[in-house]
Amino acid sequence: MTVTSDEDKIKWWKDAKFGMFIHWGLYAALGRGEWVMYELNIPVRDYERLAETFNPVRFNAKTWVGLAKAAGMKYIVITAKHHDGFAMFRSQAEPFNITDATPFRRDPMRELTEECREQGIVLCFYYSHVIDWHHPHAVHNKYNNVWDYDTDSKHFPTYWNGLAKPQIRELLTQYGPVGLLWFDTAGGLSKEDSEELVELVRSLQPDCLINSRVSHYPGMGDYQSKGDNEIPMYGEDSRAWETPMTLNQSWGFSTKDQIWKQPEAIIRKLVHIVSKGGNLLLNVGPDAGGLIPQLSAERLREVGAWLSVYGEAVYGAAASPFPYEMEWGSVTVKPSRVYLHLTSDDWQRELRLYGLKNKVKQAYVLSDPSRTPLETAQSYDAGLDHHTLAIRLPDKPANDCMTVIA
Ligand code: FHN
Repeated sequence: MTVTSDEDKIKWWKDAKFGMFIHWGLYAALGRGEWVMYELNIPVRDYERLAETFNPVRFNAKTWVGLAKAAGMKYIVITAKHHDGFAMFRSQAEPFNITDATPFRRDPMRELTEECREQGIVLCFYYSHVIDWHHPHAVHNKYNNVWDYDTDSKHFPTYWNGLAKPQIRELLTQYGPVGLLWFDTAGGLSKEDSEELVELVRSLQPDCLINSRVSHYPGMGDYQSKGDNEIPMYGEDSRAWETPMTLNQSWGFSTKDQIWKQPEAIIRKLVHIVSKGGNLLLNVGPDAGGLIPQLSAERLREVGAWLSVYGEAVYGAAASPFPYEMEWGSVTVKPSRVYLHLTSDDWQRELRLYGLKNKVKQAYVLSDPSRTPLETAQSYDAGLDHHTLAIRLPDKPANDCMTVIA
C-alpha cells in the first residue's frame, strides 16, 4: 500500500483529461434511461424480475476497454451500483446483484478490471451511496423510494451499515487498486456520514480518489464534479474539476433518445474543458445485451482519431493562461509551449495573440510531421512588457474540425 501526497495522488487523473463514463444496469432492459424505476414508480418486486432475464452475453470487456482506448480515453468510471440498487458486481452484502440474481452469473467488474490492467486504462467505480430505490431503509431524501416504502419507518443505519459501507468495502477489496470512487447525489446525507465514507475509502485504498459528490457539503473529496453537462467559467474552481457529459441526452440506454452530439462538437467541448483546466467524463449507455450503441462507438472513434494526431496538446496540458476566451478557439499550455486550437468554421488568414511574456521561437501546425515553421511577426510593447505574435495561417486543413498550432 503506497501513500502519496495529495498532489502526486491526483496527477495521473489531471493529466488524463478524458475518461469514459458507463451507465449500465438492469434498467437497460427497459430502454428508457436509468431513472425508469423512479419515473414509473415500478414496485421493487416487479423491478427485481428484470434480473431473472438479464443475460448480457454480448458483453465483452476487451471490446469496451478497446473502445475507450480507441477514443483516447484514459480511465473508465462504471456504475457498480446506480440508484436502482442493483449491484453489477459480486456482492456478499445483498443477493440483489448480477452474479446471484441473473442467469448471466459473471462479474463484469472483474472482467473489466482485468482488461483495463491489460490495456493500460484506469478502472474506477460509480456507487450511488444515498439513493437506493430497492432498499427499504435508504436515506430519506425526496428522490428515494416512497412508492414501496413508508418514509417514517426508514432506519438509515440499517442501509448504511448493512449495505452501502459493506459494498464500498467490497469494491475496494475485490478488484485491486481502484482509480477513483465516483459518488453521486448526496442530498440528505449528514456531514459525519460523508466523512465516515471518506475515511473508509482512505483506510482501504489511500490512493483512490473521491469525487466531491460524496457529500453535499462543499469542499469534500479530492476534486470537484461539476453539474451534469456543465462547463464552468474560466477560473471558477480553485481545485481540480471534471464535467460529466452525455453523448445523447441520456445516461442509461435509451431507445427513444436519438439526439446525439456530433464528433466535432465533442472535440470542441473536450478542448474547451481542457483549456479551462478540467477533465471530460463522457458517457456511454450499453444495452441489456452488453453492447455499446453503435452511434456512440462511431463518435468516440472519431474523437480518438483526432486525439491521435493532436493529443500532445490535450493530455497533461494545463489551462489557458489568457483570462479571456478567444474568438477563434481555445488555448492549452505545457512548459514553454502554447497550443492554439482553431475551429475551422471561422478560419482566418492571420491570427494574433496578445500578452505573451516571452518571444515565440517557432510556430507550426501540430499535425505537420516536418514542423514547417509558419510565417510569424512579433512586436514588443515595453509599456505593457508583453509580446504580440501574428501568425500567418496555412489554408484551412481539409477534414479537420480543430487544427492545433504549436
Ligand atoms: O441521478 C444521476 C443520473 O442518473 C446520472 O447518474 C448522473 C451522472 O452525473 N448523476 C445523477 C444526476 O446528477
